[in-house]
Formats: sequence, C-alpha cells, structure tokens
Amino acid sequence: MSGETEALIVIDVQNDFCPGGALAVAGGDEIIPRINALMQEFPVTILTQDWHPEEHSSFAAMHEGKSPFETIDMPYGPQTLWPAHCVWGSEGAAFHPRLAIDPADLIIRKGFRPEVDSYSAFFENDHATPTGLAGYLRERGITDLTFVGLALDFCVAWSAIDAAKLGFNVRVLEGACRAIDLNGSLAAARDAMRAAGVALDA
Ligand code: VGL
Ligand code: ZN
Repeated sequence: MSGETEALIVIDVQNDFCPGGALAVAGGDEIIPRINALMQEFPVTILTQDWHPEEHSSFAAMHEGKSPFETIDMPYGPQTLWPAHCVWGSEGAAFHPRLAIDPADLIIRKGFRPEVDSYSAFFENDHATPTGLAGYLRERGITDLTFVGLALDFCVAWSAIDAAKLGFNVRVLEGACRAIDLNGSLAAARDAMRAAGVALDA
C-alpha cells in the first residue's frame, strides 16, 4: 500500500467479541495476527470501539420479556437485541490485549447513545446520525478503505456498505473477519455488500 489515500479500518476487535466474551464471535481472536501485520502495510489505521452505556437499548435485559437475539421494533427500525456487551470502561469493552493499538491514528467509538445502536462506523442505526468518520477521512484525502474485524455480518458489513454509499472505494478482507451468522445474517450481509459495490476479498 502506498500513498496516504488508503486506510485500514479495524472494526471492534474487543474482548467481548472474542472467545470468553459476552458476545463472543467464534474464532474472533484468530484474525488478530493478520490484522497486526496489515497495519504495517497501510499508511493509516483507524480502530473502532463498540462503546455502550450500562443501560443501552440494544441490551435484551432492558426490554421486559425479551431474550438476546430476538428482534424488536425501535423508532428507527428493527433492532436485534444482544446480551449486554462492551459496556464502556469494562474489560469487555477493551481492545483484545494482542491487538496492536499503538499504530492507530484514530480510535472512533460508537453506540454511546442509550436510545440508538450503532453498528456502522459512519452512522448510527437510524442511518442519519453521523459519527464524524466520513468528515475525518475526507479532510485527510483518504479515498480507499479496507475493512477487517468483527463481526463481518454486522458492524463490518454495515460500515463497508455505508462507506461505499458515501463514495469511498471499499473492500473487505473476509479472511481477517469473523461472523456472528444469526438467522442467515452472513449470507444477507455478503449479498448487501456486493450490491453496494463492496469488493469481497480473501
Ligand atoms: C456488533 C452486535 C452488537 C459488532 C456490535 O461489532 O458486529 N454486533 N454490537
Ligand atoms: Zn454493540
């Protein structure tokens, strides 16, 4: 990778998404050595961090009679309910200890508003409230984005699709991602990424 027009965006490689965590993604920690190596190839690395208050509306326990992985209707649309995870300041919200975080230029947190979830690094799940990442990238002249991390079918996919819609050149390295795969979510996410013009590479 050459030139400062390319960025590696590492999505949510946090303890709670790795084996032993509150919302563990199978093999979530296996991708870390490759991600650390990729950081050495890119002029710019950005990390995202899922970062929820204790009483976040995406947590099943906040909704009487509801269980994790059920879907409810929120004012902004359907929302999957999750076990409590990535509570800000907790060990689960910390980056995995083997992830190299020193090379990152920027760490962007998302999901900190109690009333709305935020899978994408660009917009909250209302598809309207921006995180500010697009402005940061544009101001730096970054045009080409490579996404890796967790989970492929949620935060990676939603981030990559938003990036493509915003006009960035986008690819996802699937081998440096792992998926939750809930009710066909992986196949749906791959179709949606392809339809949005996201390149899916190994
Ligand atoms: C994620 C579910 C809830 C993710 C975050 O990082 O893919 N998934 N919060
Ligand atoms: Zn979350």
